[in-house]
Amino acid sequence: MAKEVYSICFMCTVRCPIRVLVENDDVKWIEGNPHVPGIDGALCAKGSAGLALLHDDQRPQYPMIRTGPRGSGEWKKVSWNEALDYVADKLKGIIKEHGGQSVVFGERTNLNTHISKTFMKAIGSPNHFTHDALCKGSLNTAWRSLTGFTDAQVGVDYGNTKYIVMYGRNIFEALEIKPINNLLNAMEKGAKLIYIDPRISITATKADRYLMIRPGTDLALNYALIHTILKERLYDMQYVRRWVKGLKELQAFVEPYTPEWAEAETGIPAAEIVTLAREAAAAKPAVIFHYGYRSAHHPNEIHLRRSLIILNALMGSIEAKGGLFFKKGPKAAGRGDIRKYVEQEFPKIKAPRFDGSGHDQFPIADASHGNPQMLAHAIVNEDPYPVRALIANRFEPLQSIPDAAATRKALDKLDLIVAIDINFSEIAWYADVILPESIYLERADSLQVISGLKPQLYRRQQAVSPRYDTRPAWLIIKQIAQRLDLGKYFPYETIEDIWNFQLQDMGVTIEDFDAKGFVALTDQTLLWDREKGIKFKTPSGKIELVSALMES
Ligand SMILES: Nc1nc2c(c(=O)[nH]1)N[C@H]1C(S)=C(S)[C@@H](COP(=O)(O)OP(=O)(O)OC[C@H]3O[C@@H](n4cnc5c(=O)[nH]c(N)nc54)[C@H](O)[C@@H]3O)O[C@H]1N2
Ligand SMILES: Nc1nc2c(c(=O)[nH]1)N[C@H]1C(S)=C(S)[C@@H](COP(=O)(O)OP(=O)(O)OC[C@H]3O[C@@H](n4cnc5c(=O)[nH]c(N)nc54)[C@H](O)[C@@H]3O)O[C@H]1N2
Ligand code: SF4
Ligand SMILES: [Mo]
Repeated sequence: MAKEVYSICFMCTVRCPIRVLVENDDVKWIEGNPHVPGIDGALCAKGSAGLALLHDDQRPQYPMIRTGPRGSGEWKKVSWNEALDYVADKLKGIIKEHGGQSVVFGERTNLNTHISKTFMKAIGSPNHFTHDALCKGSLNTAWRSLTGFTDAQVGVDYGNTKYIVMYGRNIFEALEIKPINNLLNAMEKGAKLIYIDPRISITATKADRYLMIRPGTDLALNYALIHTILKERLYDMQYVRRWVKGLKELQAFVEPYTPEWAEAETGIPAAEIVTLAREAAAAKPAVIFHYGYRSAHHPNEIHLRRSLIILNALMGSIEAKGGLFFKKGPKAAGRGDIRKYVEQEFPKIKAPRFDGSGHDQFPIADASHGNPQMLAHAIVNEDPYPVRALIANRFEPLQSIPDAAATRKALDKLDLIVAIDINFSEIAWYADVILPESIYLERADSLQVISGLKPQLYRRQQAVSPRYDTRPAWLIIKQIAQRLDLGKYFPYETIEDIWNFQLQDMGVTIEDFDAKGFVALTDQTLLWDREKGIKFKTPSGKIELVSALMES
């Protein structure tokens, strides 16, 4: 008899809800969770290939310690006890000699990040960093500078939009199932998609209009759009009067940036630019100037992302049906927040971050994500202090950080490289120790909060037993901590302990996930009142075009 297991895909970082059919402790079939609106059973090709990953016999199957030079591929198979003891002993020596801050932990943000951050606080290191600055850090800063919210706290109402403009947001290839389904539904109802890219992508082929732009000149296009929108008074006057601060300064700033000027910069005819401004304005506020996803392409990204958000502000589409919205969490749904282990009391950490993020060097970068671009520099120059150990968990610094050769050379200087991975990635191959994680079908993880217009909770459940001698990262990290006498910060034995802890204040039990694999925290759509109720987190409580954060 096949058993149904509701879980969360992890063939890519998007994490779509899935239903897994299991027979005799083996996965027979994976599909999208049919109960989730917008997913409706759908899955992408990569998600279906989860079966192949499960049966892959070329992935790391047991803990390994390096025996030859770094990257030589010479390993010895060891027990978990040996591997964990080895890592803990090395860390003890490094921390004793150089302090907790000499250990850095790089990870792609994931469901157990609150546990990794707990580990770092417990050892006295400020140096947990994520992929964010490699992916969308400038977008994060742009949103904070204008509204006080990070990009992660903003959502896109694809399903109700009437007009959406995408700048290299190659959504039909860099997939996310639910947004795509919602967007396709909107397009069937008549929504227009305008796509701007130097390259004809699949998304371009699905667009109503495709504008081929010269690379790196989107900012010029946007200044001309803003110029036109202000000159022709195409903006949402009521909204702008109520919520936008600094319109005069903006107007003066964009004065020279005419469509004709932008045509010379971008290669897009001036008449097309004017048409775009007029068409978008006619659909307002159900219009989206998509602010992008990956935003680390060009040096002017921060200003480009700000200009995109400003276009939405002028359309009155921030906190509008069919536009953008601030994601509402459990609290907005009248619940308590999800609990995180990182909220415990830890000894105070005095050292600054290794990557300058949030202080003197990069004062406006988000210090809760850090700045991996500084990793090689910090190691090589011992600036601001020696960095001696790297733990890479679900993170591939040798491919994701620019100038891989420099990173590799810098890593040579480390006393310890640990990879917690499911593959022989480049960093795993270069590590001193591989601690193999069980893949997402073989493990359960911390619960997921999906904030949005209707906040929900999701659960990754274990579908089958691990094929090999692998463990979940939440257990691996605790077991290293125990060997450093820091076990008290990890008061759990099983995943159920973690779930129960997380749910303490939510008014939800684990059993509530059984029927559909997720829990809806409200059936209301939580949009704020556009007249009175938008809670911008800037000093003025408005969208600040002249940003106090940027000025500081
Ligand atoms: N299949 C798959 N899906 C994924 C991921 C994955 O690895 N694989 N990764 C996920 C992640 S982490 C992210 S960040 C997103 C990324 O999602 P996207 O940012 O949508 O994806 P990219 O494929 O990087 O597409 C960037 C597009 O920008 C265009 N481009 C380059 N320079 C310019 C320019 O100057 N102006 C304009 N207008 N366009 C330009 C490129 O030609 C390309 O088509 O995808 C997510 N989804
Ligand atoms: N040249 C170049 N650089 C880029 C980009 C680009 O397009 N081109 N894109 C940028 C962007 S948008 C991003 S988001 C970053 C992405 O950079 P990373 O966050 O480093 O992402 P991935 O390449 O997905 O690598 C993730 C690692 O996680 C491992 N992994 C996968 N699943 C699991 C799991 O369940 N458990 C564990 N423990 N490990 C797992 C994989 O084997 C891999 O080694 O790269 C950025 N850098
Ligand atoms: S986009 Fe595809 S691979 Fe990524 S989580 Fe969703 S189903 Fe899985
Ligand atoms: Mo990304």
